[in-house]
Amino acid sequence: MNRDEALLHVKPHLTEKRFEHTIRVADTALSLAEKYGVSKEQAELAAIFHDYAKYRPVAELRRWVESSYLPKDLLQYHHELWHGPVGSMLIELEYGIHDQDVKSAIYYHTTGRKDMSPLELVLFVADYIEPGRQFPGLDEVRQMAKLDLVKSAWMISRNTINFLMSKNQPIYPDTFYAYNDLTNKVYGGF
Ligand code: DGI
Ligand code: FE
Ligand code: FE
Repeated sequence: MNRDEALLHVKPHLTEKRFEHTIRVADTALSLAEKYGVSKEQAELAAIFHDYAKYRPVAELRRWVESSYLPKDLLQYHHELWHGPVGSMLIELEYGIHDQDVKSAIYYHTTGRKDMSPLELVLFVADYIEPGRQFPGLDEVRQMAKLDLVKSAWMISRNTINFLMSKNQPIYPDTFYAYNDLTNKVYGGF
């Protein structure tokens, strides 16, 4: 599926703002893919569909989790965490996208996980640093993304956990697994 076709498929499922975010994530993912030797086709496709399920009603997302292979522990966490896993499943069902690398980049784009693939890292970082976002600490991550993909993912994982803890939010295990694994990769084990 080419870029324009993919964008036509996702557009009706997103708000105007989210569609613009999606285009910026796709462009950011493309340039990270180019820089770090990841397939540009896979990076672009994963980016275009990464928030595909974001505006499904919560009750529908819940039904998809309940009735599929997705892990049921998701249901004990905020529904914001469901759109990645459900989206990765729906693009296969609805568009026949069977590429497991693309599916898993979408699956883990919100939380990360242990041992992320280069493609997963590209989407995880692109979603966070796309030029439409602005908050304290983001420019530091943008600079790092030009130098070291793993270290920039580590910063994102750390910032996300710090942010969630400051809001007294529960943290999904994969979010911690990503942080621990990236910390070991950046700073070495003990
Ligand atoms: O869909 P986007 O807004 O582009 O970005 P996203 O999918 O990365 O993140 C959606 C939200 O999920 C973001 O506000 C941070 C939050 N989040 C990430 N990890 C966790 C989390 N929320 C909880 N409760 N627990 C997590 O582990
Ligand atoms: Fe998302
Ligand atoms: Fe996003």
